[in-house]
Amino acid sequence: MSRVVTVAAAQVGPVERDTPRSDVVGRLVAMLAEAAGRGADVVVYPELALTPFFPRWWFADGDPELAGFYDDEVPGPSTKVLFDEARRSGVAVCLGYAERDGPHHYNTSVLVAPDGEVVAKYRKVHVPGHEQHEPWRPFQHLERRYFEPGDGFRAHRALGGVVGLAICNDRRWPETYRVLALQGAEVILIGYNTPLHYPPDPGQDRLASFHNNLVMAAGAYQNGAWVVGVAKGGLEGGVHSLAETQVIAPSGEVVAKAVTEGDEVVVAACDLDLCDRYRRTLFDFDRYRMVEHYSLLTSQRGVVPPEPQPGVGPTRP
Ligand code: CDT
Repeated sequence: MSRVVTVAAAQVGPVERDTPRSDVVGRLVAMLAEAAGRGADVVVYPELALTPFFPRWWFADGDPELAGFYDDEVPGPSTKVLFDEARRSGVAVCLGYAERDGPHHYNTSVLVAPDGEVVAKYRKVHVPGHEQHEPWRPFQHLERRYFEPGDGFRAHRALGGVVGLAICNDRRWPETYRVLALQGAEVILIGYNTPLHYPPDPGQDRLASFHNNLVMAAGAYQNGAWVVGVAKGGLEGGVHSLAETQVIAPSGEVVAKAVTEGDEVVVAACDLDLCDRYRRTLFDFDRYRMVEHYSLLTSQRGVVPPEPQPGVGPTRP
């Protein structure tokens, strides 16, 4: 049986603050139709695909504009036409959105089978940025005000293989890929919104593209997994964000990449059997990982040997 999954990475261009939700969903539907026409099994949209990246703005608690960015259910009323199209064309959907669950709020991604069943739901674990308004910044990054962290990474049987989800800042942390790969994940779907300017250290700005590929390619190679990174890119709300949506093979090689900063569908046929080429050789976890050594080291985190004291230690003749 073929283990080739055809993935469509649907990069989304800017979504402005006053763009009606129906317009955004219409753009996602158009990309889904293109993906289906190009033979996709799954279409992957970015983090917070239904809204602008609203953590760049400060809102007081209870602001109705802020409340309007969250969805209580996906698939739900505002995304019905997207999932109707998915059912009609037989394509699975991975979608990032702002989730409200009663009093709780998460930065969430769902993987939905063509029949509308939610096969995976993931709430972002590594929530970056800050909690309070910081007027010195040219724009805010208030994810830590608007979202709680999720409770962990889980691999799921889906798309004829094993699939894991992660969101944006998660991609910079090696644990994300390793925890998923230890559970058997063969393809890891990641959406992101990455401003090209990083106010706490502008010296990193010129490296945004390099770091984006560095972390995802390393995650792919060191874990023998496919990694699909999907951007919300371009100039949105006056903030320029990285595009460069890409599909990365278990070798760490980029096999398909976006060439614009706007709505663009990038398609790649991902052979899941390639994962074992790495997991049965260099990265045979069961054979070569030194788990007992790692736990010793992590239990000593922050413990450094004391400074040598004068007169103590080896003496010179
Ligand atoms: N969305 C998101 O997580 N973006 C961060 C920006 C840098 S941290 C303020 C990222 O890791 O790309």
